[in-house]
Amino acid sequence: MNNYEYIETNVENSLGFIALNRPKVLNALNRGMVAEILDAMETFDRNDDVKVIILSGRGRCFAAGADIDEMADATAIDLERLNQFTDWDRIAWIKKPIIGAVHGFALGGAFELALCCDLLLASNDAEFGFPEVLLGVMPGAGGTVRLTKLAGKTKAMEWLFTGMRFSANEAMQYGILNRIVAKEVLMEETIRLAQQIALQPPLSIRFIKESVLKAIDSSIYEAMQFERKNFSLLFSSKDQKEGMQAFLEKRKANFTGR
Ligand code: DAK
Repeated sequence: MNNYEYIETNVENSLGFIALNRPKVLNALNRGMVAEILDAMETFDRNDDVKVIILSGRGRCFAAGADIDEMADATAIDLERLNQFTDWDRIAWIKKPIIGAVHGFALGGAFELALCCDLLLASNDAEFGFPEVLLGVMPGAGGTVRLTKLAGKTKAMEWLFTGMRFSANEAMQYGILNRIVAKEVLMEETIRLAQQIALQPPLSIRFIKESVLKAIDSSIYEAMQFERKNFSLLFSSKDQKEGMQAFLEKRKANFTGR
């Protein structure tokens, strides 16, 4: 499966792979690439054979941000008219877990894309940053929001004000990463984690993702109500009956996602 111009996709062992693929310009995210990423994610989300989505970059890095060539002459009206912000919002509606695997640079829009992932692994050469300020702009696809929620106000301000790049170690220290691994094993480790998730009952995974995202965005009370409803809802799934029956019968559960 690969009818895309700017990304490569494939499905293997229940995992849906999306690789950013404009290596000559360090995978700079042009509008076409963003549209393709969204299309691929939504296609994987509808495909029962895919349990987890993995996002990575070909060549030297994950990506060096939005395509500056394409943006340089844009006006405010162009940005609103093209409605790209809504495109980015669609990532938040993906129900399946998305794991990002970052090597080399994840800058600007690419860092925003990485922050949209549910889990994030990086190789020890990874460098993160929001250099938008150096270009006379600022993040516009959730960067100030998602970074602040994860790393806290103080560090977010420092990184956003200076545009400085920072290492995987620093990203790890501020809760941005799940793991740092050697570059040669980045995909292997990402796949290992994804496969562990892919073995679990898909409806549980889906409702856990929804509940965690809800918790980020609402009061404890509201989030707990949401969690409770999801918990109850799982009791109408075949996988709940199967999971508990399998435990009682001392056998391995066979989950079907129903
Ligand atoms: N855009 C276009 N081309 C890029 C690019 C980019 N972001 N980054 C690198 N390239 C190109 C370079 O121009 C160069 O092309 P040639 O000269 O070979 O033709 C090639 O990739 C290799 O790059 P370098 O020669 O510069 O490689 P170096 O190792 O020397 O430097 C670097 C690597 C990553 C430090 C450097 O390339 C760099 O600083 N790149 C720009 C990083 C940057 O400022 N990124 C943030 C862009 S602002 C939006 C949503 C999101 C955004 C905007 C709107 N909406 C929803 C509307 C996001 C904005 C941004 O990301």
